[in-house]
Amino acid sequence: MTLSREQLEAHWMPFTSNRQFKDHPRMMASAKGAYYLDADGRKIFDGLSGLWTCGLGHGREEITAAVSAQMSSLDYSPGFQYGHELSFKLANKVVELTPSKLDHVFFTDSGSETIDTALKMARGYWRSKGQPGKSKFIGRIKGYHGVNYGGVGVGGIGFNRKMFGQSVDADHMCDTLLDENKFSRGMPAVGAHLADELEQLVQLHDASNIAAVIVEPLSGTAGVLPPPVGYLNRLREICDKHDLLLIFDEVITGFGRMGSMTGAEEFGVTPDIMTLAKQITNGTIPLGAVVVGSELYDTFMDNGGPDYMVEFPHGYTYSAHPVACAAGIAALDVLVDEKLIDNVKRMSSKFEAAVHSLKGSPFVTDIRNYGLSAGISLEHYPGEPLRRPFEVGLKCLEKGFYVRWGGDTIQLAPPFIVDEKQIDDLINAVGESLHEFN
Ligand code: PXG
Ligand code: PLP
Repeated sequence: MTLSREQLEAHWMPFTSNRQFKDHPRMMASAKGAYYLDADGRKIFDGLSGLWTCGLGHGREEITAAVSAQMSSLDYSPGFQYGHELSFKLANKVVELTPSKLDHVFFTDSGSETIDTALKMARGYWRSKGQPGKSKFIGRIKGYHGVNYGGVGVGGIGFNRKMFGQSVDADHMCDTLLDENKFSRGMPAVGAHLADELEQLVQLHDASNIAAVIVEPLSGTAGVLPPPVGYLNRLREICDKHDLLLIFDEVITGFGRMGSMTGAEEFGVTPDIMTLAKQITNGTIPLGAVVVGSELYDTFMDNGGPDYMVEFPHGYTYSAHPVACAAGIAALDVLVDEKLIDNVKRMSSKFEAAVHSLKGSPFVTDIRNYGLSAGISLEHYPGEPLRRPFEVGLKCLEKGFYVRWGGDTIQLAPPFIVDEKQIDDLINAVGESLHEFN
């Protein structure tokens, strides 16, 4: 490697054990299809599609061409009070690909920004309707909604919150992990009743004080927790009954990973607000999107005052960046034209069988999966829940496989282009790594 230990210090890396990394750097140099080449020229299988971003595989010429052409024609365009065609084209595409009740798209630059945008929309909506008291949010234990202030407040992963304290006013439902569902394949059979906790929280706080409920249809970061059968439907019913907005954070589940275009479509429940990012550009250029229904959008328009006034005082310098929009259009075209979601569906059962073959391997305490995503929970070292997944991740890397470690789990999310052999090789690498502990 050409960089000295000292040079590595300048970059304070995100969600990284900086001290360990800088002593033992793991550097990627290039990527094509389902593989990276690392700085030593070793081929490494992309077992998490980047960070759940690159389902189409790396180095997609269609995206490269669109981005390059856009850089040459319009590299930046002011997003406030001016527009360019691509953002409207992309918005229409997103509307087409998301459930029919969601018709308007607000662009951001990341998943975290979509969450804070969605939370502000929810509060703004109720204020516009003359109900300013509806300001509290209900999230869920183990939920991940990015790292911005609102997202951390509604998020439910203790490690991500304890350093910062509470930000927005939020309460949390329990998570959906149940002992009787261990090693479930796909959606666990038991657990719809857990949604009734929302009813209790409504009794506690009163609906007049609650703006919205936010969940990931499938919790990704917490270790892949698919929703129990009937759970999301029950949440929808309770939200309707008490006039609460339901937000689906689909930053991971959006655009294919579940075997449908969205988690909402796959699980048959439509939220009032949906957040998307990651796969929208295949991870190439940062872009997020918040999709809402006409009633919400019209509420802002109808209460916006004279028509020269801004209806929603919110937006980012890079909202609807033309280069990001070009990447988004190209990436969604590839997803649709190559029918890659069909391959996700085809490979899902193979992937499910393969990952569950790890049941009985050393330290494996639970396995969960849906679509092309899986979480493997590992027995803790005494007092050190995070250590074994970290060690397994490094062992997999030695074998040429990139997998994600987080909490007490290993997470897998191969690209949509994956084939059966690659699935077997990935699972074998994880299995062998688990057997290597003394
Ligand atoms: N919501 C959800 C559901 C997410 O999964 C975010 C919001 C935040 O997106 P940004 O673009 O601000 O990072 C995410 C991101 C992992 C992992 O390994 C997951 C995420 C990011 C990085 C790693 O589980 N999720
Ligand atoms: N801070 C300052 C001083 C700014 O001027 C701006 C944007 O104009 C921001 C923060 C927000 O940056 P962004 O729009 O990229 O989120």
